[in-house]
Amino acid sequence: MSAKSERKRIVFIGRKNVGKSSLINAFFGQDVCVVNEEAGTTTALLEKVMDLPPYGHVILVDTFGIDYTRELGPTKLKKTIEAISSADFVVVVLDAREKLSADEKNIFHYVKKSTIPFVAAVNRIEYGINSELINGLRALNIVHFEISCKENVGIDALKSRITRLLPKEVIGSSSPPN
Ligand SMILES: Nc1nc2c(ncn2[C@@H]2O[C@H](COP(=O)(O)OP(=O)(O)OP(=O)(O)O)[C@@H](O)[C@H]2O)c(=O)[nH]1
Ligand SMILES: [Mg+2]
Repeated sequence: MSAKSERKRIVFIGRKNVGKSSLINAFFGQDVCVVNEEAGTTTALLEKVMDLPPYGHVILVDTFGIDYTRELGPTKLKKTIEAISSADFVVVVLDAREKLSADEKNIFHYVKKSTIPFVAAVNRIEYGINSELINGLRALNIVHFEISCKENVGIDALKSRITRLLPKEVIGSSSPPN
């Protein structure tokens, strides 16, 4: 969806406190986003440029919780929707212990209707995985990755999936920098 000379945008969406910012940090291997046990930590969209081999430079976009946007108001909700619609790839982060919420189902319906590639990242698997969550994802035909940001499990597999599905024309591109 981005203009041809722009870097591809990977947008991380999910309920508050599921580990969106932690996942971006796990991608980087260092703390670039603020993470906190308190829900509602991220209150502004945050963009971080990252080299994602073998793909090249991409922008990782951290967002506030989709459920939190109701409390934050319509402007924030609009920003989340804009972030999704400007995405070249969406990662929907879920908590492995919980089943799909109405907000999460809405997000999946929204991204499925668009042409944006996406996956679900089921986080905190060290506590076990709720079978209702996996059944819910299967029922919606959603590809998911089981990960733990804390224990750095499944992160490389998720990165590989993203680099495979991102539009390829940027590799070796001679587009002028803007
Ligand atoms: N045990 C465990 N804790 C995790 C994992 N990933 C994240 N956390 C913890 O979960 C809490 C929330 O993580 P964040 O990355 O701030 O979550 P977020 O989705 O960005 O939260 P908001 O910005 O508030 O919407 C923090 O205390 C993290 O350390 C994981 O894989 N396992
Ligand atoms: Mg956050």
